Amino acid sequence: MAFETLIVEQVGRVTRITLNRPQALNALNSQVLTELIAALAAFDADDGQGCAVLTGSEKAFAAGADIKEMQAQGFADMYATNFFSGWETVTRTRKPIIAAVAGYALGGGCEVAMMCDFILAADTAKFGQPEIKLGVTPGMGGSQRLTHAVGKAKAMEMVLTGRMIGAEEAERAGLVARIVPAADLLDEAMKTAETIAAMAPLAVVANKEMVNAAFETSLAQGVQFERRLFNGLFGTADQKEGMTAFVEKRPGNWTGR
Ligand code: CO8
Repeated sequence: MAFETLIVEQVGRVTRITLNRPQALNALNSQVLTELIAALAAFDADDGQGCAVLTGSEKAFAAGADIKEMQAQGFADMYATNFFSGWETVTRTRKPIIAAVAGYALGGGCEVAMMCDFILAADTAKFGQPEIKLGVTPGMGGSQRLTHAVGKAKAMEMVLTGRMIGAEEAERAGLVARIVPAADLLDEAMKTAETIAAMAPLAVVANKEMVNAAFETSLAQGVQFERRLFNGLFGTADQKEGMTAFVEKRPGNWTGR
């Protein structure tokens, strides 16, 4: 598949997707959305791929939704097209996606990073929801996902003032999994993705679904959901293989079944 706004590469079982609109600091327009949906659908459908890394440039993961594309839109345009709803596709990808963030992750950029399963941040990363400065609000789930990630106090301050936070503050607040030196970000993200892609594929999907269930259910329902999936994995060949491999002191040889 040929893309104009993305670079998509397969490295072993890892798909690396690089946002590539350097002239606009990777601002997310409709073309980026269409291409990203196609790239993620191909990744999810490919049994040879186990984990994706979504990244940008050294200067910007993405500086937000494309303001120039939105500028002239009216309410009826936004409502009729359900503008931005397509971005939720990122969250429906069944296999894990790691966001590798260097530089600006602002507005929609921060929101897309938060739609990924976890964020690895370069020490140069800056996160923010500055939409209030444009007379609007986050529109791709940011007010909800940021609040889940960092709590009400910090989320409220960030959306009401548009203040950016750096990598260290983001890590302290629970927005990012880990900080790495900028020069090592891609290598570290790819290594982490390879680790995940080498696990039993069904267990990977099940673990992702379980953690995500914590955001949608009560504790009791979430624990029940976990138990059902955990028990279900005992019907897979890879559970037998994984436990036999442990007893025989060798690596598991997964079939994904
Ligand atoms: N959209 C379009 N173009 C952009 C964007 C953007 N979000 N961000 C940067 N660019 C463009 C600039 O216009 C500039 O282009 P040109 O050279 O043609 O003028 C180029 O990228 C380089 O940008 P700067 O010259 O501004 O670079 P600086 O290093 O001086 O500044 C910043 C970097 C601080 C990141 C600055 O570019 C900036 O503030 N960008 C905008 C950040 C922002 O406000 N993001 C939020 C956008 S809104 C959003 O994401 C969600 C909207 C939700 C709406 C809900 C509706 C349903």
